[in-house]
Amino acid sequence: MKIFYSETHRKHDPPFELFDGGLRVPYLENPDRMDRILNALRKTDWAEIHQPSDFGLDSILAVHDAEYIDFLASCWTEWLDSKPKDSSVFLPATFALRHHPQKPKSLLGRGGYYIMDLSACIVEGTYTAALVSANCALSAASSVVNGQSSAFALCRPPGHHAGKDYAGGYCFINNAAVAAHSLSVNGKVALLDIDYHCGNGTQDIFYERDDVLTISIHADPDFEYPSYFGFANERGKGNGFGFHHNFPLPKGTDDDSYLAALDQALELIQNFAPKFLVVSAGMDIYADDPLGTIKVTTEGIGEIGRRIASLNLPSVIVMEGGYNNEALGRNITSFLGKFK
Ligand code: OKP
Ligand code: ZN
Repeated sequence: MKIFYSETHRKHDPPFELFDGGLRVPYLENPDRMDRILNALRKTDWAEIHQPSDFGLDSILAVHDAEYIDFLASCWTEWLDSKPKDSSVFLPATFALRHHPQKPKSLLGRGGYYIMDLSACIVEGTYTAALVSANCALSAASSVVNGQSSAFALCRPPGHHAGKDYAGGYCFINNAAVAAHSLSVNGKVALLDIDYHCGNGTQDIFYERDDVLTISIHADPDFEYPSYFGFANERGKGNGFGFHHNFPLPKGTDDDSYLAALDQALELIQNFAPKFLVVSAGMDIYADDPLGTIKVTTEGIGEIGRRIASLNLPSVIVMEGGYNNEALGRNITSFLGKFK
């Protein structure tokens, strides 16, 4: 299997994030995650690691707002120019409620407008790393269009919380959405998000489209981040009505109950009859994930992979979350090993 990966992600290494209650903790979405995955992949006899190609900004602007991307591009230099007391990270503390707010001129004002929480920390290399991460997803999509049955985009930073014009939850550019849109010029696409957290950004981007079916299986927003998206009654809008599905799950969901929800999602995908599949593959559904409450085992993750692969669709698998670094390598190989 072709795997697209670049060392550039190391440029994005924020010093800390803030948890609920103001708790300042080391950034959980860290470069070590990639090292754990690479070590495990290198021990297999099927993983071929490739550098991504550069597809340019147009592929990204096809799903993201241009002024939002401008903000990401200039945020860091503007932050240093503003001579902040702590210049280690750009992290605004006032956020826009999107009930028709006006877009302000100040840097921190724009930060609060374009960022939804205190985990999307921006440092010098964030924008560069996010662009290269999106190019890993585009490279995987291109190799599947060219006839590979599957490809893996080993993306960092992840993407599924990034909406058309906002960052959040460690995500800046929505890698899976960029890949799905690029595939959609060749036929219908289904995007299945199995990360523990709702893929709210992906939902936002495709909410009014009927050519990209989006499905997210995740912890119920009634108790879990991102809190305001991911409920079962969110079904799409306009032409897109009926083309988005959320499967909120309770705390403690085990392999069997997870697989029952997955089977429903796979049936929706089969009925949609897409030409391509994109999987937002977060490994934080794992039982011992520090952010998770869902209890899927490594074997369960393998069975999820087996059932998704049995759809027999050309598949682009995109890395999202997963924060038990010690278990990440075996969870990813257990999942990916089921694809050809
Ligand atoms: C990104 B992904 C903890 C707050 C956590 C952000 C979580 C982002 C998850 N109380 N905030 O979907 O794995
Ligand atoms: Zn997650």
